[in-house]
Amino acid sequence: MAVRAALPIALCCAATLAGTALAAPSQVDAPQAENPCIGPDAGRLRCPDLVMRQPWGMYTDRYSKRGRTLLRAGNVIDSIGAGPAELFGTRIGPRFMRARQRIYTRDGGKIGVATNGRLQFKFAHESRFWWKFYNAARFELWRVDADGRRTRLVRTGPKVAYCLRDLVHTRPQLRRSPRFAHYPACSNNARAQHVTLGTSVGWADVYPPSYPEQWIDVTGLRGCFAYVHIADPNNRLYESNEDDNESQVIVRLPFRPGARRAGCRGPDRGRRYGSSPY
Ligand SMILES: [Ca+2]
Ligand SMILES: [Ca+2]
Repeated sequence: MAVRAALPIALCCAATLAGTALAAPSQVDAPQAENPCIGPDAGRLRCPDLVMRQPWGMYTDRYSKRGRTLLRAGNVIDSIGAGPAELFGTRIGPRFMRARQRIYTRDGGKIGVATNGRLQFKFAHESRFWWKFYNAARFELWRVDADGRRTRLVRTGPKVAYCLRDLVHTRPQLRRSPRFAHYPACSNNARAQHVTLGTSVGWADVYPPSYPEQWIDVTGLRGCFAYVHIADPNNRLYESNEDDNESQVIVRLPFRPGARRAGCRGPDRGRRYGSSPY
């Protein structure tokens, strides 16, 4: 029992997972759980995989913040793994829940994994509070050199909390992608003691560029930059692939619609969303 209490992974419904690998002594004293989606038990799990599409719908906004120039972009978090990305929150204060990740198993069970994640009761679109995954994503602006390589992080965006939900069925051809949305919009319930957030396989959570905090402040910047979107930057959700979470587009500032990169070099990364007519 002592060993199990010390394990960062609590076995919930899948007795078969209580095998020797998870109880290995090397994990008992580990300060942080290791990613079970990459370890020896990964074959028994249907792990999620989040990827970011390219920033889309970019435009300059000089009205939302007086005297500032904001470069807005929509973002898309695609869920493309063998199983859903799911978090189960338990209230720990007025504005936060502690979140455990749920990972489904191939034999029909599921496990709960402590990843030190948080859900935040966050004021956002429609001028309401929503329970969102804290540090679900990050916007970064990097200066790039004449060859398009990132040289220096110059700005970050203010928004880090995102709902996970099934909004758009972006990849219906993926195996085990449900035909209908399974995870609804995030909860507004200020008294909730628990909430479940998630994005099913083949579905995406999509945020338009006009939504609150969908921007990076680019006031005074000139030259070539990479506008970067990162899913799960602090790794609070274990995935089968942690190396595909970044996307970027190259932009020249000041930003001009129709001439987004205007001679700036460097790769755009990630799938496009729609026709992305920035
Ligand atoms: Ca990923
Ligand atoms: Ca991750």
